[in-house]
Amino acid sequence: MEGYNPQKIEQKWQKIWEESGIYKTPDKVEGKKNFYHLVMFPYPSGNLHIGHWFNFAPADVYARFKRIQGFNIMSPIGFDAFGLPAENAAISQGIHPKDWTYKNIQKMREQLKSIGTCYDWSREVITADPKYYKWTQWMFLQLYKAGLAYRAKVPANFCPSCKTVLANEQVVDGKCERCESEVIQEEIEQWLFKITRYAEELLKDLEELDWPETTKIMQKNWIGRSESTEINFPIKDSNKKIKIVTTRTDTIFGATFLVLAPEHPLIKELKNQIKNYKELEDYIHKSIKKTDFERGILVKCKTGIKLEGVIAINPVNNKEIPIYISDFVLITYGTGAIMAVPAHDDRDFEFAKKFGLPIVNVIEKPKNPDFIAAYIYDDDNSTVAQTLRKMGEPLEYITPTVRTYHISVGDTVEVIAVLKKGRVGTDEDYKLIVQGRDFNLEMKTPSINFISVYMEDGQHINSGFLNGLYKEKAIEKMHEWLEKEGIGGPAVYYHLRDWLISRQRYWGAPIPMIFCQKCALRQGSGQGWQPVPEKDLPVLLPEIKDFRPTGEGKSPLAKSKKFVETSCPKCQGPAQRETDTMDTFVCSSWYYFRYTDPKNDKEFAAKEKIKTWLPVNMYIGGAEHTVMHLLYSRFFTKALRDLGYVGFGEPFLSLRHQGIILGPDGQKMSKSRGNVVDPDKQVKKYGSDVIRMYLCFMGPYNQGGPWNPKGIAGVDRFLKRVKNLLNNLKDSEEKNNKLEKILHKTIKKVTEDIENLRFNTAISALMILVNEMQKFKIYNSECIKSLLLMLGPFAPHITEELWQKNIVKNLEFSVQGSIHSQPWPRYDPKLIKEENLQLIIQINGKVRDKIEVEAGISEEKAKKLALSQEKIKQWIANKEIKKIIFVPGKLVNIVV
Ligand code: ANZ
Ligand code: ZN
Repeated sequence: MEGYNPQKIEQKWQKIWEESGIYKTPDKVEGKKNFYHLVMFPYPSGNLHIGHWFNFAPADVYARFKRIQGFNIMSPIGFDAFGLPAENAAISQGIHPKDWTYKNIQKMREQLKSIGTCYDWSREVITADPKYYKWTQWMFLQLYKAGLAYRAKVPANFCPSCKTVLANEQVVDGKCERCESEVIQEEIEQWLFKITRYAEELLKDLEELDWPETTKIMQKNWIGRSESTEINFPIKDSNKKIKIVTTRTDTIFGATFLVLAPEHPLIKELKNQIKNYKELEDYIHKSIKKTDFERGILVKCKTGIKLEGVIAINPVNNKEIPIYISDFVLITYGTGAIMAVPAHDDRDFEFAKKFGLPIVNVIEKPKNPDFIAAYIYDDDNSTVAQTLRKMGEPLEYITPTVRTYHISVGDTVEVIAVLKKGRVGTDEDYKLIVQGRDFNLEMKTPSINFISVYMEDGQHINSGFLNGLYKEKAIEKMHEWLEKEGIGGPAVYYHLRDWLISRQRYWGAPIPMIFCQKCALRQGSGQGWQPVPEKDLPVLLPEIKDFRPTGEGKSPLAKSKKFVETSCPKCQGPAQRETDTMDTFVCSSWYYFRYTDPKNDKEFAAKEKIKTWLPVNMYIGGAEHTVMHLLYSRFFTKALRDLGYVGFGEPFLSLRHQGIILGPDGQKMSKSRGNVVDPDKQVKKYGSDVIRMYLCFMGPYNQGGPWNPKGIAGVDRFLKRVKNLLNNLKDSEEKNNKLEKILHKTIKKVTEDIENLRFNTAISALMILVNEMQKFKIYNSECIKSLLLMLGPFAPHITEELWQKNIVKNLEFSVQGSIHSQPWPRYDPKLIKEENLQLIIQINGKVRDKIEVEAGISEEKAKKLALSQEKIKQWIANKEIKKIIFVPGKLVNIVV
């Protein structure tokens, strides 16, 4: 089209759409079904990057598609507006976090509009708005009343030099982001949500969800259900017992010592019996400072100390075994105590080797193992790790970030080559690998480990009444025995921990609790905390000037006397407010409810509105939020259901993730690489229709790929061709059967492709259609109209312009209102049927001939036709036909 200026025209339509309110969603429209289309709301960082575009633009295509398919679609947007960056900006630039945030929101609003999105802006929510966080606080109170929010001492990252608690993202390589001193773990009292109460349900309900399989697996691994066994090991000359948890109770005859977590309460209880208590205390003190990660499975060098003067008894063989404490046993999992089976558990093996403890084999290893196993960290991107991952078969995750890979023993030569090249391992190690034997690779990089002990299944030996049995049967038998003896039995454990929601930060929703010393003393400890009465919500964030946390590890809110000093809701005496704010994941765990009723000041959302819109039909967003945000939202929904506020337990029925856009060089975009694509510049150059469409076209949506400047130019040319096509319009009457068929096939394909978020193949079908129209030089009204309608969701501005500008005025259809309010084109099933198809004729499964037949050919006719072909006659001459198989629409197979 001559003189098409995308800037001007796009803004013109954006303004008209906004003024006419065509994207405002009523709660109900006669004859239309509601469809809740949700995108993950952005953090107002102040600038939409291309990754945002890749989330929002194709998701908007889907929303527009559903809209003109005839749904009453709600596509809302808002801002996840609390969080640390605002506070950091405040500290470094001297701007108030609120001003910083709202300025960014304003900018991002404009950018989001520039994409041509069809959001209903009247439903916007901003989590930092007191009208919103009033209800975040209300949620806290409901959870508190239901026993789902509680206070406990929890280790936190603490910088001894800055004297502040740090968020995980402020800890870089174990050091404080600001001053680079070693971060330690300090126990402080904080608030937690009891998400573990829902562990089983969170796991079970995944099954019914239409979510990417990988996401479900990640959730599953995070919840980490273990079918375990609890066993009480008696302590010699004491009535005390040590309760351990194991998943391999079948190996109990090989348990040659016990290990307790340093924090284990029994240590204090046994103080009088323990001879080296002082030494233990030092060790305990040191381990408490380490993070779980530093104590974890991949730390090769195990440390620990023996409890002198205390001995345990292995109940299956009555053997006396020593007890150790070691920080590789975590107090947060199971019972914080384990039975160590060094022959069959690699951590126990490490430990036994170091402390010279007996190793008793209780499982016979197969003589020739088929594979070696490697544990590899997900975020290890070294060449060695990447190559080994490719060579091996990926198996289960043993921690949320470490995965097991089985590598065929036949590949050992290559494994060694890879290791050598990466300079990992020693000649000793390589020898063991060649022999397919157990080996124990001391790696420089701690992120890859090979199995050093036999951890698989096998026949039990040295195991008394378990001898000869395999794992499953042996576990069963042990369970019977333990229950009979009354010392243990099966138990289920989860890796999921309760959700720590306290943040010692300013820019978050204050936790609505008050501590009253008087009440605490009167009713016994634990009763001093009083919930803020609901009528007093919201607890407003006070205005303060210094946003740095206090030296005692408290939130900066503690500096505001006016905020802290209050009266007890129970006894009216003087009391203090909680000064921690909530994790921002709390704010984003319920925002999708608020969209249904964003201005309600009596409820977080009216029941009937929730019922009208939820659960969400389609949720689109980045895969980086697969674990926490989704798990927390599911937890909130289940809790609200149990409290009677909603009638369902899962918030998001369908979920899709977009892929990641890489720089033009195929690398992750980053400022330091200089390969960042700035969407604003691209929009300036091409207009947002082109960018939207390019993002949809660049590859499968769930994969993403490199940004390709040629690809954009291609999409730009395509849209220009569409415009010219319309300029050349002459005759509207002319029809062409072949083109008509192509059109109807295209409608079917585009409909199905967009429905499944296969935007790229939908666009390529539209490109083919345009080619065909040009080839036939026929542009009848039906063709043009359908083409524009199908292009509408991708390129909303240009199509609106063409539609309404009466470029098509000499066509048969009349133009009424916005193209985005028209119905989606329908295809005629009769027209898309293939009339002929190719029938393959096989003899004994081998292709011997191909013939053209009519599409719906009957079995009888197909067989007859096949046998009558000259070529076939030759092949079957003088042979007995045993059977003829017919696969409709495909082939005839003659068996002779
Ligand atoms: C004996 C044993 C023998 C084990 C064997 C494994 C292999 P999952 O599957 O992740 O639940 N364990 C239990 N509690 C622990 C804790 N607090 N800290 C560290 N390790 C702990 O893992 C269960 C296994 O992890 C348990 O089974 C226990 O070691 C260890 F050949 O017990 B096992
Ligand atoms: Zn009180």
